[in-house]
Amino acid sequence: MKPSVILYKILPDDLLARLEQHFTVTQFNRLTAENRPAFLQALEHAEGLIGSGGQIDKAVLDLAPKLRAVSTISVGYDNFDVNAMTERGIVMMHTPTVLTETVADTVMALILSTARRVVEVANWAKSGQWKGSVGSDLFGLDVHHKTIGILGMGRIGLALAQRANLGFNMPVLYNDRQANPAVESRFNARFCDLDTLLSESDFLCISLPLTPQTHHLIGKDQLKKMKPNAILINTGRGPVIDEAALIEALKAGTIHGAGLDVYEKEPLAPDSELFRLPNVVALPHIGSATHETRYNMSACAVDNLITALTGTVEVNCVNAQVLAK
Ligand code: 8YV
Repeated sequence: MKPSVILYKILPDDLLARLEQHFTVTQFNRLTAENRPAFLQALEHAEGLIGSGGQIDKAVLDLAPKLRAVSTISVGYDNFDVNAMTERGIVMMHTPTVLTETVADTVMALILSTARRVVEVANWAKSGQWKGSVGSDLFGLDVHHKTIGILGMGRIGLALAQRANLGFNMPVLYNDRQANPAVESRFNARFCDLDTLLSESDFLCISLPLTPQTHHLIGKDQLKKMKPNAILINTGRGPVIDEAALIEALKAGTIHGAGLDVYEKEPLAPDSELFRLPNVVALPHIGSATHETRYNMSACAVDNLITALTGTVEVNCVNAQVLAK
């Protein structure tokens, strides 16, 4: 009898076949209010979960007495109650290494598109207003040689420092829980406190996970410390920024603009002011959304689950060190 697992994301056919070689798979395209009753019922027999999104909390775990492993198709896992899983001996795995370069590319895309007003000017040209040379009212800001501030020097922050410093001659400031000498020697980077990062960055890029410590880390007081021509970029998790304070700062000219891929509540409401402000580029959480990377993330998550439920070595496990005791 193959172990039962619940899949709540669409997988490429070959990866679904790999999963079905090992498990009896109950498949949902994604978790919705409509399929929640069927999902909760399927939990009764599930030994594994694989997918992304949704809130996998104590209430869900209490309905899954046989659950042994959860494999998220994401690097972030703030929507999972990892402590509750650890208490229950449930292995929690993510996909930390396969999306780094793609997300760092997305940060550079947001820096360039926000500074140079790419979306706004392209739509202006497309609307038939281009009658001659573009006037200064549509000029943007230079990116090269400007100071990039990286809040969170993890894998993605490091890949971003490489792109910015080696590719665009940008001096790098960064803040994290501790300094990383390797970054400083390789990419002309300087560790600094948050206030310095806020006051000296031309582009402040947030690459932090969402934790109780990072929730609303950037609010009204922090935004006031930024330069009026500074641009805030967020590809980590939306709630790291107090979104209401950000909207007020963008409207008041406290900062120049924002390039966003994540929001306090997703999907971002169509009537959100963030979609209407001309100095904002708002992307729909596509940081890792390339064909290659999403395939690699899904393959990594499938292998994680197979290893955890049928093998003896947990890979990319968030809490193996705790479970190993
Ligand atoms: C997407 C992400 O949410 O990996 C993460 O933590 O936020 C993004 O990559 C995820 O890839 C959706 O499957």
